[in-house]
Amino acid sequence: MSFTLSPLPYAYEALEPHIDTLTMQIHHGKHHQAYVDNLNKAVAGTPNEGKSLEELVAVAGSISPAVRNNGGGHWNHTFFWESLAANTGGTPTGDLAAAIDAAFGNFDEFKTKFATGGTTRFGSGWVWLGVKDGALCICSTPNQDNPLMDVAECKCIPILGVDVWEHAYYLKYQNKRPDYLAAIWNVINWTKVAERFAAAK
Ligand code: MN3
Repeated sequence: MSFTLSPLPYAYEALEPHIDTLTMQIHHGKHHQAYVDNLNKAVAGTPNEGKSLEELVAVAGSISPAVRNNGGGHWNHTFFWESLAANTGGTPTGDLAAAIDAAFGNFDEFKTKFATGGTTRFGSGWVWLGVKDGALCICSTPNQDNPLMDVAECKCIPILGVDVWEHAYYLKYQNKRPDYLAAIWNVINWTKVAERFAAAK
């Protein structure tokens, strides 16, 4: 049983104008597809063939760079697509909003710290909101690592992840990663993030 690329949970144009259609088409159809294809190649004929994506990610650092990069790439992008939704324009509510206030002061402070986590990641990587010891934290990982990996610099249960690779924003925002990270708040699926928070804490 090999890994497959699931369709996006919305249309390629659904996140316009904040994330453009062509970026979504290339990001999902080419980049994410390549992680899936290369993960299948990396595990084919090895003892890791048949393991779940979650099992592979948990021990990614001890398998091979190909599994770490492509298994991470597949997991991270699947998580990212589900973290987004069309023009939500919303803010977190309920327990999640209270936890954000407790950890970061208020929602604007959280957004600033999250954006800093993303803009200060040198090169390519991800910025995450996660749960650690029952509280929220922000962390950033390089390349296609994530906070569930054995090799993660910061370990937590992620509830929101944002891709800060140039391929995620360059067509529309060019070198302006902060502008992309400012626009992303228009398309965060807070309902999904709140579900993950309830499950993680
Ligand atoms: Mn990407």
